[in-house]
Amino acid sequence: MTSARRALAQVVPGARRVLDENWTGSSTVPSRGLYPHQWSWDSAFIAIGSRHLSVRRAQRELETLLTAQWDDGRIPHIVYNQAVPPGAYFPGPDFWRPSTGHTGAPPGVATSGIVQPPVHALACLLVHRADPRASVGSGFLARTYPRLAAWHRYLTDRRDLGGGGLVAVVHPWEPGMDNSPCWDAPLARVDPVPPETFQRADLDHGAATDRPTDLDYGRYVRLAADYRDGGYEDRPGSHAFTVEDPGVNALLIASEHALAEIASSLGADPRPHRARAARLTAALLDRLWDPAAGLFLCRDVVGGGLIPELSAAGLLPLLVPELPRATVDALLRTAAGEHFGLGTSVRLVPSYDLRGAAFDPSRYWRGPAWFNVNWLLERGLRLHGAVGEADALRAAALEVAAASGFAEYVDPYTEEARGTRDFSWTAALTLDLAV
Ligand code: 9YW
Repeated sequence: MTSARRALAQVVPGARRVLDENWTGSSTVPSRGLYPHQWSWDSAFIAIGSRHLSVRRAQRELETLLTAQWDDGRIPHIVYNQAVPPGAYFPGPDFWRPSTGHTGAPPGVATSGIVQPPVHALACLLVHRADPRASVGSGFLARTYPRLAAWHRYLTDRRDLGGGGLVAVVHPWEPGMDNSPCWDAPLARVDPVPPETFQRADLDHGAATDRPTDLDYGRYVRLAADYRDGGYEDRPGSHAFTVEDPGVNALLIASEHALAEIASSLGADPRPHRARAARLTAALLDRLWDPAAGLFLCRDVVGGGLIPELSAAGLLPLLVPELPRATVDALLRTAAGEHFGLGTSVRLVPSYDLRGAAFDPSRYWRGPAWFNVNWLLERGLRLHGAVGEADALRAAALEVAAASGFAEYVDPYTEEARGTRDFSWTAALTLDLAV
């Protein structure tokens, strides 16, 4: 058997086992030990994979998350399982409650107050496509469409904090890449809370060398507490950390296109979604494209200007269908070049610049390769006709996922497992690539 066939034979049963073990009955935890609640973009990725096991379960995954949507349209980044002891994960549900005791979450549901990247409409569309009759017949699509539309409205109307037509994030947890070196400069302005004022739970499950530092956490806590104490208001100029991230915005554009397709399937008008996607695409090119780097960069809205750090988030606009051909070609060159080494020095794209001063092959979002990023890139490569590159990436992802025990992330050079194992989105997305 070739190694590719062996990987395929191992991935499907292995992924099924991970997803079954991490399923709680209404959603899937990212990992039993480290992340014992429901996470927003994890659930979107998980549903994309679990639709191959059970369409009903994938629908349930997404609907459990959408039921926790706040009255302003935001989808919180964590939905807490209230049966889990509060100290099992930091920050726990109490952390996010403002002095009034009320968040915008529906009664009886405990959530965080920040958001994660909007992959949900894309996930709903893919779950729908897995069994269109069941999805229309059960009302899945009709129930999810208005919630997804409200979510996108929240992002475009309330989070255009830079005023240039893009969505801004107000916490490094929001783009999902917590300790990316892109946040180092904007975070340096944030006064950390003292380490003795909070108790991390992540180090009970993960190696300290694979995780963010205490100083990072001190700043994360300060930003989240300030947002909470300000009543989760999204006023321009009121956040110490405000960044426009190309990954978040590219995912919103891809999801807005998905929403157009969902609208069409329901007999609704897709044109407002296409128009919004076109406006976002123009703003993305205008505000975040850096021709010299051949990459999209993050914009520091508070400090002003583009952040000169090269992150894999800058390659994710390959998911945007209407990207100009010259921009696509430049991104393909950057992906294969010395900074990301795809297909030359590494098989899976690293989260951060291989040549960057802050590169660390083990530490979380500062270098390791993550499977969600690689799945998104594989999709983007295919979308723009880079079939050979997409095929190679797919084969590598399958092989490394199986060999690493469905690791959370891997060293991009050695492909050794890092972080937690039996990680749900690694299982789900490699299952999606395998079938
Ligand atoms: C944490 C759950 C989440 C992901 C994020 C990832 C990590 C939480 O885990 O953040 O405690 O560090 O950075 O993208 O959604 O898998």
